Amino acid sequence: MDAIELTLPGLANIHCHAFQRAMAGLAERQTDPADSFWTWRELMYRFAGRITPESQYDIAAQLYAEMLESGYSSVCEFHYLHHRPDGEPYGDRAAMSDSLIAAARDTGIRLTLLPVLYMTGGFDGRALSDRQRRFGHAVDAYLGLLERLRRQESDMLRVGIAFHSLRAVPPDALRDVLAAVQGQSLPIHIHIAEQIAEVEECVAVRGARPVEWLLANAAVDPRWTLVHATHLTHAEVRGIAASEAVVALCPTTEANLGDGLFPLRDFFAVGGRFGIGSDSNVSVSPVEELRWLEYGQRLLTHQRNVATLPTQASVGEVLFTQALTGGRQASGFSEAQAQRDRIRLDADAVALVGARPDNLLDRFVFAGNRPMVQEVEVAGRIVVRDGRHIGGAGIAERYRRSLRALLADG
Ligand code: NGQ
Ligand code: ZN
Repeated sequence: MDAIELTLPGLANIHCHAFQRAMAGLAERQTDPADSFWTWRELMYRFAGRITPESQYDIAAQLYAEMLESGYSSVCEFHYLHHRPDGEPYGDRAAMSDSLIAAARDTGIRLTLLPVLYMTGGFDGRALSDRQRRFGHAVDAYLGLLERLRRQESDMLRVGIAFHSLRAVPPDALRDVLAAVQGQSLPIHIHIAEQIAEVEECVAVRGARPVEWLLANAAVDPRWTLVHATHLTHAEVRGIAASEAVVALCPTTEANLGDGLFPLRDFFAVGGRFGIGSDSNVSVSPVEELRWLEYGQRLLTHQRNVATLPTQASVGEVLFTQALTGGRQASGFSEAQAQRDRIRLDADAVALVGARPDNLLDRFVFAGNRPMVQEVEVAGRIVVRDGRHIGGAGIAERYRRSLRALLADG
């Protein structure tokens, strides 16, 4: 049998908080019988309070190398650790942003940097808590940071904007920032409707559900990425699809945090667009995200082969190709740029024996956990060879040193 083409396009990872990689596996002990997203968030804040520009660099470099090894060729970094732990800006206000830019540059992954606007501790407009202070900006200072970062844009670096969530951004600030970027083509991301408590608070304070409120109060268009959008009514599902925004689905983190299941079947039925994200980075694998996206739907519907289209019966192919196009849209790289990113699967992988073009992606997504990615090329540069990142050993050594030090003073 002739060998088949084993080259695939690189996937975009459209939602990531790099620093959280270093606490993967460290929040899995019960602290309260009612442990939840909100108790996890306290642990995460405590951890976030110890991250410096240097340790963030070491964590992000290790993470980005792992992303490349797993077949992601670009990452959207939803970045909100802006200031010193006590909330004082660093002498260089972009110190934390620049550490992410350096980690992406040194590993060779494309980066969409999304500096996050974070202003309030809840829908009621309460002030940031002590642990949230390092996330905060006034609108002017935020726009200053944005301008400074946009000057660094290149073939490998896109800069967009992000609103942390409706909880963290008052309506007038949302409006002012959107007015400042009106008519510009840049990615706009926001966390939305991830937890029931957030939906309920939004209804209580703003008289509408989060997605309903956003669609009514902002001109949501293809520049937008709605992160999670887990809890939706059918009208909201239709509204998102009609806006042509992308939904960032992060199945492993959404499972880890007990968020809920996205109504994928309804969303597909109305032509909705999605991409995948590794979010808290408890897993760094597009295969695992895609597989769990489908498995969640099977568990929910008691059916099989849910993520299909009238023209495509292969679930692996539908998931991969949809995540590819949605991912490109959300990350803001051009088609021409994205086409220079390729992954090559291992011709000797036993899980691919006898693969055909019409089942290659099903086998890639659904046939186990042995890594099949052998080579990765980003913008013409080979960054993964024989399944390993070219700078992997040195990057891992720095990460080990940095993580040991972080854990020692925790
Ligand atoms: C974050 N992560 O910003 O890192 C959030 C938790 C929040 C996820 N939602 C904090 N997965 O939403 O307030
Ligand atoms: Zn997030």
